Amino acid sequence: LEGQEITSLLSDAAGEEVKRIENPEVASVNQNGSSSDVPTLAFPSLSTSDFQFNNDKASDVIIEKVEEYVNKLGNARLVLVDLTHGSKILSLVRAKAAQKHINPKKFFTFVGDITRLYTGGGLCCNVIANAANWRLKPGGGGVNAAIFSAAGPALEVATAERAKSLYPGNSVIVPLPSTSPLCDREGVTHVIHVLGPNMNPRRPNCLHGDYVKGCEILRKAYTSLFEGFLSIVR
Ligand code: AR6
Repeated sequence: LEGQEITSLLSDAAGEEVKRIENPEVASVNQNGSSSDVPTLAFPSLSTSDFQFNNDKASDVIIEKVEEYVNKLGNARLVLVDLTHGSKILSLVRAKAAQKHINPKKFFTFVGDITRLYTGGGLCCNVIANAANWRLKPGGGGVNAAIFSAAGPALEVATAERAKSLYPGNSVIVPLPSTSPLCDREGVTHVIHVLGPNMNPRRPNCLHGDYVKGCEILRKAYTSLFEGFLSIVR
């Protein structure tokens, strides 16, 4: 091997090791060598960043809905994703999932960019969820901007063919054209857009701190998301 190749092999090996330490679930799941055959939904925590929904309340809803769906998954699995190790929502959900003894092979948390789960983290996910806006349009920052930008214009076209807008608590499943880099590079076949409840007064449909309504809409949003995922993998 030329020096250059040896260096890149060494750095790949080191990178892989770092990924395993950051996300130990992947190492254990991939040991079976069949992770790409396991239908997987990767989803962000709906509403907890730009929409300013309380993290503790959101984590209760996530756990409640995961508990409800974890036994309906067959061989599929659910993965809650966020960008950093400092993620408050990931720590809360991880602690509550452990307390409730939720099967860690069926549900786990993962640190990474949802648009680079395979190439950046070695995690195969055929379906990813988007914390969308009501117009189902690119932009606005957060995970919505990242997904539309990584998927290319094909996602906007395919989305517009299925729906023009969303009400809070609802979702729409969009099959991703094979021309999209997200499909080609990351193995994503479907994007599910979900609109969560909004507590940010600078965004439409603000609930102004009404967490009774907010939690109800957040439950509805996760129900719609998980039902949508099941309809794809069944
Ligand atoms: N990969 C994984 N997780 C991410 C990524 C990413 N690339 N980017 C953000 N997150 P947010 P919301 C996490 O604000 O609160 C948009 O403007 C983030 O850390 O994307 O539902 C839309 O257009 C947080 O945990 O969604 C809507 O108008 C989670 O994703 C509005 O924001 C959700 O954060 C929706 O607000």
